[in-house]
Amino acid sequence: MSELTIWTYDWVPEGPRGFVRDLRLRWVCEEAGLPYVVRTVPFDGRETNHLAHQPFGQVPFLSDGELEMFESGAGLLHLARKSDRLMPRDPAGEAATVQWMFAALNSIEMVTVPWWFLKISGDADNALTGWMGMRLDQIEKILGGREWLAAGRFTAADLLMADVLRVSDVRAFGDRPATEAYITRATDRPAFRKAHAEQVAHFAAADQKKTGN
Ligand SMILES: N[C@@H](CCC(=O)N[C@@H](CS)C(=O)NCC(=O)O)C(=O)O
Repeated sequence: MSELTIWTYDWVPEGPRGFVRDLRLRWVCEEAGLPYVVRTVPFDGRETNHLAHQPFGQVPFLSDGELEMFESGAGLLHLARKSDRLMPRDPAGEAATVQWMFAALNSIEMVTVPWWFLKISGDADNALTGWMGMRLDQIEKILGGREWLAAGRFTAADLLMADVLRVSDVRAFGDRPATEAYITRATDRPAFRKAHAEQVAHFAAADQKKTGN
């Protein structure tokens, strides 16, 4: 089997630790039992120093033998397809899973990320608040009626949707019990806990290297 390498930064500030999107790829590998290694590119100078691998200077990107790809959603789809644990093999189950993966990125994260950027820029009552509330209410209604999004079981769609929804400010935006229970269900999974702990440890070790302790 070709070696899977998940690429992330060598260090990030404390705020994003536990939320850097390499976690999506670590999590899918843990769920599917795919062996992988994690390698790094420098955080400093990220705007220009690895554009050949990720044209926006971001992480994560993925190598799978000779194949290289960026965008966490694309990497997640690639890895999920290696096993039926995250990607159902039947056409209807696969279609529903892929549909909800795109919904997580294109209908939920495309609202939550700009809302969050405005919020941390100091615009507490920002212009995207109404849109954000509407999207989260819509997903709350869906999650009130089912345990998982597709195929009646945990799939790559839930991994991505839960990762989008668990961002602290998004999670704290209003009271949505079905969404909260869904995030808890997903993040209580041993594969998430391991992936999360290892990302946090990775950046903590980088602090120690920086300070020489
Ligand atoms: N759409 C991209 C977004 C990647 C992204 O925003 N990565 C963050 C870390 S989670 C990053 O590299 N931020 C640094 C920057 O944008 O300069 C994906 O899903 O891979």
